[in-house]
Amino acid sequence: MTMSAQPMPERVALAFPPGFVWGAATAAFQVEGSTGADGREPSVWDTFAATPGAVVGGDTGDPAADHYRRYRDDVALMRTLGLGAYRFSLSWPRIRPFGRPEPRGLEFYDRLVDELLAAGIQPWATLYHWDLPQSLEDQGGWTARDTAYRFAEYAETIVGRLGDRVASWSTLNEPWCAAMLGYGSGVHAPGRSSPEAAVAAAHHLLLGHGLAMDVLRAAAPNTPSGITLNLYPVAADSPADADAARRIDGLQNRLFLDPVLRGGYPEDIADDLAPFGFDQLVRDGDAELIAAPIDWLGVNYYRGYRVADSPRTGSEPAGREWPGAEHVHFVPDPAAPRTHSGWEVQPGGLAESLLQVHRDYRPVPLYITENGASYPDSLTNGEVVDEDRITFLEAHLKAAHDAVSRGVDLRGYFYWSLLDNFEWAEGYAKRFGLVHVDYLSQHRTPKRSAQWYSEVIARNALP
Ligand code: IFM
Repeated sequence: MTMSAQPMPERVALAFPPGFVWGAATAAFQVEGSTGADGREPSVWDTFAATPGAVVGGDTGDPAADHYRRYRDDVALMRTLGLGAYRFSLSWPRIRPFGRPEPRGLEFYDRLVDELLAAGIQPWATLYHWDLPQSLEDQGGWTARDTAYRFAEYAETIVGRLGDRVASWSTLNEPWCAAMLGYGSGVHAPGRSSPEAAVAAAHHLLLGHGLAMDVLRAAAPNTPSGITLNLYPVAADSPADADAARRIDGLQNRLFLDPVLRGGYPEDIADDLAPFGFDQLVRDGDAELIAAPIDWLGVNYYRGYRVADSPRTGSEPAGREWPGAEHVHFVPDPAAPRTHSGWEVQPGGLAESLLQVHRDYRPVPLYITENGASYPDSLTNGEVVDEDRITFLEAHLKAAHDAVSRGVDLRGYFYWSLLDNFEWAEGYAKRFGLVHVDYLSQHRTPKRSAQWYSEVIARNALP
């Protein structure tokens, strides 16, 4: 008896909506290098990196990826990859060192933006990605309310110069990290460790966001503007751990989403933070400023959390970056694959985070402004074969597609990062790039993942 051949089910390519923005991201301090060039003032990260033991290997912001001098080649590389957009951050200490506008700093971004436009790549500019001028830190940094007003002044300097050409503005990148890692646990610059300082920084960063939104609206009314938050879906290890999940979700997600999208802090978290002076910080009118309408929300996604109220096998206690929740334990999933940073690979959490915003907040267009992974890449015979990163990317893009098919208004995806770079307290040891950087020669080698991503971009669909 002969079996009749069954027709193979056709593999349907997962297509993204027309006009979907495909990009890659970097941040000034992580890629630029040239920290002493053209009148730049040291930032808190220069000071922090110079502190023995603060950064792995004693690495500093030099040479990074030498992007300050090689930006033309980098833009050419982006063009080869077919990127539709480049998300970069502007360096406050280059643009307003010691509080004064520095034309040479501004000129760099002016040239970068023109180069991108000439290559047909949309410039997506972030005003603040953690490199606070040291002179402002010396006056209290983000614990001082005045820093929010200095931030608005800096925004005004930038938008006056670049407002006619930037495609999209973001005020802040991941204010949770700037506040909680910078002022709570101190594992990031400026390395302060106090819950009072952390909560003050969180509020003043958000206030700075609101004030900067007003500046952007006035000077670039037709350019879409928003803010970028790092969101993590949080699950309780058991029903009895619901309070731990409430606290961590509150500190990580709702403390930022609620004031921006709902016009006020979540009451439960404001109560939890009252012992650290949170209730004294918020003045009349702050809530309205912070809730200034945004055109889009950027979601940075790396992983989710499983938490418990008490220790579990292999769990780690929350550190000082979780004010009022230090008793909570983070519970690992021993079966989950991990990146070189030790982070569990949880693509499903990306869809969950996007759905959390979609369901629980007012409608707002979303962009995945960062998603990526470090792997111990090696350059062999002129090639980096990073199959693990391709697997990571494919799984996360499937999750993004899943969110779209469930109604999320997702409009773009930016891989973190375009280039290997300075991974903050981890120094240069962790490589997230689509493009390998040899830090000695500054030679660039697009990894296999870059080729894969470039094919996705060309098709606007997963293979
Ligand atoms: O490198 C960082 C980036 O600066 C902010 N988001 C997370 C990335 C990976 O840790």
